[in-house]
Amino acid sequence: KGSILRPGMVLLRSYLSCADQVKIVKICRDRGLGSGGFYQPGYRDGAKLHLKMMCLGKNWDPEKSEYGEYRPIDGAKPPIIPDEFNQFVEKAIQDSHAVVRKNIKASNVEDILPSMSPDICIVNFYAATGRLGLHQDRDESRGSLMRGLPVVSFSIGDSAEFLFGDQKDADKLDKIVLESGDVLIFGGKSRHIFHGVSAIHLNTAPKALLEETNLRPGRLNLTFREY
Ligand code: MD3
Ligand code: FE
Repeated sequence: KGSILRPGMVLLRSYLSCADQVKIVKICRDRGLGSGGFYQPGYRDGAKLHLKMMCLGKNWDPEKSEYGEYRPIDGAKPPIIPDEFNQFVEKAIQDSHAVVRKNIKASNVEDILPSMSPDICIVNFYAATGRLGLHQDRDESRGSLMRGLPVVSFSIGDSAEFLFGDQKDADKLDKIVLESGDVLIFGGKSRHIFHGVSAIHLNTAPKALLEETNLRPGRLNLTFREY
């Protein structure tokens, strides 16, 4: 079920079971409604991102491109990352190693995708018109970039068009549709790629997930990093 999309980029399709997805949605909803919960962040120029965001563990401030213990917008401290989340991440990285070993000969998988214990989880909610412009995760997470630690992303709910590539030219980007339960792991050379979310495909979330969570139309995305 796993594939290598480009060097350092592993896609684990339908990796999270429906029960896991339900658990994650419920925890995010629980954390997201209280102090430190979802808000609509802005960029440096004052424009708003087309999504709602909440951080767990540490804060990431898109306005200043900065990590911190507290959120500048309201001084709230982000809720902790639930242990279960980090267990999913650890297991996903281990399972990505099997995919790399199968596809590349004589490679030390720990060098390409080292294990990590995330200390920040960014939870993004994309409503019907949600999107995220093409960008590189550059000045974020300097420690993590230096040590070559990967980013792990979970997709839950409606599917999303995900664009990525070495250049910003629209015609040179690859596009994949990320579905509920998919896990993407970015390490090595793929840590510097341009990437973004161009559209949400409404009414594509699994029925069972909606029935058990009442998740509103849209997509939940969790990205894990070790700062
Ligand atoms: C490729 N999030 O948090 S997840 C981000 O759907 C971000 O919320 C998107 O881009 C989202 O920075 C995309 C996939 C992802 C996350 C981090 C990456 C891809 C990445 C870092 C480097 C390269
Ligand atoms: Fe990003």
